[in-house]
Amino acid sequence: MTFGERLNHLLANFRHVDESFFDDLEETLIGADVGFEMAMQISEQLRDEVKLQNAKKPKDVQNVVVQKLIEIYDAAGAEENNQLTFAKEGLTVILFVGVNGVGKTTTIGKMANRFKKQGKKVLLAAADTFRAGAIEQLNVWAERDGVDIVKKPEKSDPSAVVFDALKKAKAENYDILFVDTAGRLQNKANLMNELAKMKRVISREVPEAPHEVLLVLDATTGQNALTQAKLFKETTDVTGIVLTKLDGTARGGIVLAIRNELHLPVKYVGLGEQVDDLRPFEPSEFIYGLFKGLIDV
Ligand SMILES: Nc1nc2c(ncn2[C@@H]2O[C@H](COP(=O)(O)OP(=O)(O)O)[C@@H](O)[C@H]2O)c(=O)[nH]1
Ligand SMILES: [Mg+2]
Repeated sequence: MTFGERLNHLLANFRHVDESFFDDLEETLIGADVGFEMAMQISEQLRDEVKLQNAKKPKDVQNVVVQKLIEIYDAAGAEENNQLTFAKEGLTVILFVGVNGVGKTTTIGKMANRFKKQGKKVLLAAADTFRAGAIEQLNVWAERDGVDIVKKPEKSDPSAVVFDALKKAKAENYDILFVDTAGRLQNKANLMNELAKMKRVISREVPEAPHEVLLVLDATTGQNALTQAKLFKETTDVTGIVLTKLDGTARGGIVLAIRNELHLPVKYVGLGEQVDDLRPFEPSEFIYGLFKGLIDV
């Protein structure tokens, strides 16, 4: 069931607005991945609001629930900038981070295609040097997109790949450099050191860069994605989220949890494995999509 369907089901079947209604609501919200904190916050505020508006009929309660969800979501994102940041002039550097398998390489492949179509000169850096397969995978995307790539043999220092890519990008006037990284989490200190080193190399070559550090999260992993995000937020200055595999989950509530608990803007969403399955994230469109069938907009 989708988030909207779950909510719809609950709202269509309750008899009284009592404690058990709020229990069910909390369970529904948690089950839809909005996160424990947000579920409690929503439930608290709803109790007050239902009293205040003297809402008793299912339709009234439903309206209050949806109103409140939208209000909380909007308020939590008031400061968010969900656009990608580009260099005012010259090279833009975008670093991709996230654990293995979330979709970093695929997202870079899709995004490179997108910006190339817009007339940008795009370069990829294969700085996930941990496995030969990872380098080859990015190479396949580069060929498919018709963009250039900088790579070195497996097990090379990722920062050395980044350094070479920056040199090339500056010398040959590229517009955008996308940096693919490995996301090994076995050792938090290692990961932190590796990312910090890459960032130092980048900032030395291009003072305002990286312009974005995009954390890629897999929507199908639910609360795990939030845990990963908290860890990466502690280790590096993440500037935004790419939420992948939204095509594979009905629990879109994760978007609410990300905003409410992490205060990081979702900038792009992945909706499949193909090159065109990447979209800029439209917060209001998404939230209304969640409540489709529940509200008339
Ligand atoms: N369904 C779906 N699959 C995706 C999406 N993004 C990535 N994938 C798949 O997830 C798997 C891991 O992706 P990959 O880019 O290699 O992850 P990485 O380890 O973070 O670089 C691949 O099989 C991708 O095709 C998405 O938005 N939707
Ligand atoms: Mg990869």
